[in-house]
Formats: sequence, structure tokens, C-alpha cells
Amino acid sequence: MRIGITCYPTYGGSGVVATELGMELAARGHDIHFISYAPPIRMDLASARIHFHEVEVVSYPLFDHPPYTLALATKMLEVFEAESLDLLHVHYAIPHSVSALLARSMAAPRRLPFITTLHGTDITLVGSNRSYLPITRFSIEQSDGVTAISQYLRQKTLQEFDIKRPIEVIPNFVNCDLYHRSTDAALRAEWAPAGEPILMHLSNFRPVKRVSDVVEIFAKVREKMPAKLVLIGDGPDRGAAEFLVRKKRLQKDVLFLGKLDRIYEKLGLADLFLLPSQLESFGLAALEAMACEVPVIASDVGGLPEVIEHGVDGYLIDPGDVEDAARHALDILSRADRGREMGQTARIHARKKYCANDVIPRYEHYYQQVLAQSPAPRP
Ligand code: GMT
Repeated sequence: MRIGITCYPTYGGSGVVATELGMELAARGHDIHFISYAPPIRMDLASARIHFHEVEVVSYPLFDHPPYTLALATKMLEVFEAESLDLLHVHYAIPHSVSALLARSMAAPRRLPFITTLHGTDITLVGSNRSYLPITRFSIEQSDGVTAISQYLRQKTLQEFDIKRPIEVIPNFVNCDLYHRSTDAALRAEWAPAGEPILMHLSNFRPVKRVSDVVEIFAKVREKMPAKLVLIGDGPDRGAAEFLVRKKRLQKDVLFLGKLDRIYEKLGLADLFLLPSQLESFGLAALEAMACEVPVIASDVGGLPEVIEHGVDGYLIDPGDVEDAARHALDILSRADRGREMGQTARIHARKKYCANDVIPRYEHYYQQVLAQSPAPRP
């Protein structure tokens, strides 16, 4: 198939899922055309089947806000015509599914079906805001296919938007061959020279991630035992987290690595992963850690209970309950095996339900289903 994929190219789960999906599909013989204002993070142009089409947003003194949605719709149509796309797959409803809807209308009577994948904040935070709700609902209803990344998000969308159409759940996935335990002893020694356990967090440091809680949890662990904290990513709350680290005099034990590629090389060195978010529709970073045999302590919210089994491959806490999180962290890290057995169970569970090899064919199947249902093009 020839598939146009649109996502936010910035540091965030939806962009990561869209990009990894495109690359997995290309490896399976599909032609993938990413359409966005910048190359998505993690995109690897090495494959001849992967192409990138930049959306140019022309500014004009009259525009306080250049109309990206329109420029994107125009580029979608242009790529459809030049590359004979079979379908568009947009990730994150706002504004991508509105652009796709416009592109489909402009392409008529030729057939350009589009699928919208909902990722979370497009429903729970932004989409439910009254400035966007009616148009988000409309573009979801008008999509030829809609998928959500967890049962939680499907339910939430049906309820919040009072939507009657079917929504297919296709969960986030992880490449189980790439994400595994690391044996990089040199890097481990660099981070934890005395063999201290390593706690890790990876996110875009937005308020919803509660990064300050990560530092608070670590501080409580550090009161009881030597340990190191590695923070990967960047975003609006990094400054506050750095301030808290200095306030608690933990600079020697906390590393801020910033935005990184090849996350799998780092995750596989952790002993424990922390994701104490306020809300998480799935929690892709938690899944990636689990595939690397790292037990996770995360909030008991959104789609996280679908990913983590409390007491089996990690622990679930109430958002903000740093005491409880620290108690579980100390429990795991003070075990003789430092949580290795729990980590191995985490990988088994990740492999069983969320391996790319199993999830990607579900997208392919869904594409076929949507193509079969959408009206055939008129000559
Ligand atoms: O969490 C973010 O701020 C990024 C956001 C996104 O859309 O880029 O992530 C959402 O999509 C991810 C991939 O499907 C999910 O794993 C995250 O749980 C979800 N974030 C939230 O629901 C807060």
C-alpha cells in the first residue's frame, strides 16, 4: 500500500508511535509518505520506502497564526496526486483529522480515505476544550476509520464526545528485538560507578508527567539507600525539576540527559522506571521500559492499568502519592535480585501483548477493512 502518515514531529508519544509504525510498515513492503512541518523524531530515511514531505506554512503580516491546517490539507492532496496514495493515516486528531477531511473532499470523486488514531490529550485535554470539541467530534465522525491506543481512551472518547461510530482499539507497540536488556557495562559504570541501582524517567516533561514527583520519589529512596536517577527528555517542567534537584542537594545523583535518540540503548540499563503521571492514555515509555526488563512504578490512571499489572510486573500508585511510590521503589530495589525477576515478567507481558510483530498486522488488516468499506473511486 501507499500510505500518507501525518503526526506531530516533536518529542511526544503520538509522534513516536506514528514514526515507528511508518518504519515498521516500510520494512513490510509498504511505501510510506510522512507529511508534516518537520521530519518526525526517530524517522530514519535510510529505507527507500520512506519519504518525507514538508508542509510549508506561508506567513503574512495579516496572520497572527498562520493557517497550518490548510497548508497541511493542501500538501496531503498534493502528495495523494503525486504518489497515488491509497489512504491517509493521521495521528492526533487536532488538527490533523480536519486537514485530512479537507483533503478527502478536495480529492473527490477520487478516493482518499483517512484513518484517525487518537492518542490521549487530543481527547482528554485539548479535544474536550469547548474551543475544539465540536470540530474534533465532527472530524472523528467523518473519518473512514478511527483507532484508539487503549480501551480506556476508546471508552473516554465515546463518552466525552457522545460518539456512536465504532472505534477500533489497536494498542501502542514496541519492537521487541530492539528493546531488550542492555549489557553496556561501561555506560552503567559511568552513571553508577559504585554499582548503585538506577532509577529512570523518560518523557516530554509536560505538567501532566509530574516530573517533580519523580524527583520527590527519588529523594525518598535516596534517604534510605545509595541510588542514581537518570532523566531523559526535555520540556516545560525541566527547569522546575532541576531546581528541585538543587534544593534537595541531589545534583551528584541525578543526571539530566535531555532529548535522545536510540532510547533502547539507555532504558535497558535501568533497574526501575518511574511514570507518576497525572494521566496517561497508554504510557508508551512504560511499555518500552518493560520490554527492556525494567519494572515500572506508574499512576493508576487512564490506560496504565491495561499495561502494568500491580504487584506482578510493577506497581500502580495514586497520582501524587510519592510516599507510596517510594515504598514500592525501596521494596523492589532492596530485594536480593533488585527487581530482576519482576523485570523479566514485565518483558514477558510486553512481548505477549504489545510486540510490533503482532500489532503492525492489526493496522494492515484495519487499512484493508477501511479500503474495502470506502466507496470506490469514480473514473
Ligand atoms: O504524553 C504526552 O504529552 C504526549 C502524547 C502525545 O500525543 O504525543 O502522548 C499520548 O500518546 C502516547 C502514544 O500513544 C501515549 O502513550 C500517552 O499515554 C499519551 N499521553 C497522555 O495521554 C497524557
